[in-house]
Amino acid sequence: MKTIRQAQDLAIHGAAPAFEQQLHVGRPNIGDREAFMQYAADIFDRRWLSNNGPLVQELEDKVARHLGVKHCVAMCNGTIALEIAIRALGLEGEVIVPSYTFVATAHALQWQGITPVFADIDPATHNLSPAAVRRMITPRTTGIIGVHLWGRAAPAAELQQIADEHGLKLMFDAAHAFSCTSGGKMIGSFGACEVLSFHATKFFNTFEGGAVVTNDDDLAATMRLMRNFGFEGLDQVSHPGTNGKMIEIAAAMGLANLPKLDEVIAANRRNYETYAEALRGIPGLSLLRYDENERNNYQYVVLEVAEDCPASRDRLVEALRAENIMARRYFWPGCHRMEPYRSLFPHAGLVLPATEAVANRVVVLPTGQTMDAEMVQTVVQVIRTVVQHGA
Ligand code: T4K
Repeated sequence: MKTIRQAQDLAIHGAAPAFEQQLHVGRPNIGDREAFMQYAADIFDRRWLSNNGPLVQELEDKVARHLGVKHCVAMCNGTIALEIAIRALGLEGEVIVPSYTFVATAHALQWQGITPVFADIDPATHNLSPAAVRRMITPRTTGIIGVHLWGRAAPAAELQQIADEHGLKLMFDAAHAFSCTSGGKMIGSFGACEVLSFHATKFFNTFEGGAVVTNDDDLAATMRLMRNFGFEGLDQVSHPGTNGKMIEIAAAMGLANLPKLDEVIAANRRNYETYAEALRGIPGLSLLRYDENERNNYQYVVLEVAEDCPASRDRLVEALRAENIMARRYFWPGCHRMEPYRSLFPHAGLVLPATEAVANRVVVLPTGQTMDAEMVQTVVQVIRTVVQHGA
């Protein structure tokens, strides 16, 4: 692999650097290549490529066991998994969600004619504020979707209490939180169900993929029907459904990645600690912290740029990009400022002050298996230089 310096040399000499010479947030973690190739050969030999194949079943079984949950229903991606879970739970009318999340959380509702109602976050945790959720409940509210942003748990117990008090369904978007714990318990068993994303950019990937995990037998059975057009037998359709199936080659990638989870965590954690150490003392900057008492996947290195930092967040991002470091402003500007929500709720920002403040100050930095300490130091050197020069 080319180093960042080679990429910079290219930039200096005017040639646009190739994608693989840039440092990206979201470069996929790739587990055991040889195991993957063997799985692929087996798939060809079996000529069973999709439709609840043996590798999908094996992956479901292993994910459920890893998370200590009864059922894992694998899907083609996290967004379809969200849509199916929302539908299987019977949500309708209004559902309360954070605006500070990837837009798929809101779209999965809107796509089905359900109104996402945005509640504000706690600026310290970036997760839903239970008090804000209470303020957004109306007679049309049927549910709450908490998001475990950056893999750090949403306040599940408080949200469950609110849901119980008001007769609402509670589910979680756990797209970032695979293999993370909350109070020592694996995320996956909170609420009625939790939705995982196995997208290429995630801590654990199946190229594209996702799953819903739940301890509810009936809910799992309904979702299994829904992801396969509602087919119950060869010719019998007993339920409305869609095509949400995971394919065998995706499951193969998952099975090749699963045994390597701890290696990926170790690489992410090393990078995180190198960033934390190197960034120390640069004025106006702080790294979002992970609770050392929990298991974290450290997939996101979240830098917060304070208002009094000599360089603005956007100036930092611009400068990093000029050096081929593709930092991201996740999740700017907040779902409520994206269409169709911006037009539907033009004044939503008034009740989302923490969302707006956090969305305006976060930069996510590259990490993962493709980054090493030297690369992290280079990223921080760029940041330090920009902050020293201000603007
Ligand atoms: N809920 C939450 C909270 C989520 O964060 C997501 C997805 C979902 C639900 C929905 O789950 P899925 O339906 O996606 O399974 C990316 C991912 O596409 C998306 O999965 C993820 N969240 C989101 C946080 O990040 P973009 O629009 O930023 O993708 P893009 O194409 O800009 O790629 C991100 C970076 O990754 C780039 O710097 C390039 C790099 N990259 C990407 C791919 C695909 C690679 O280096 N190699 C690759 O193969 O959304």
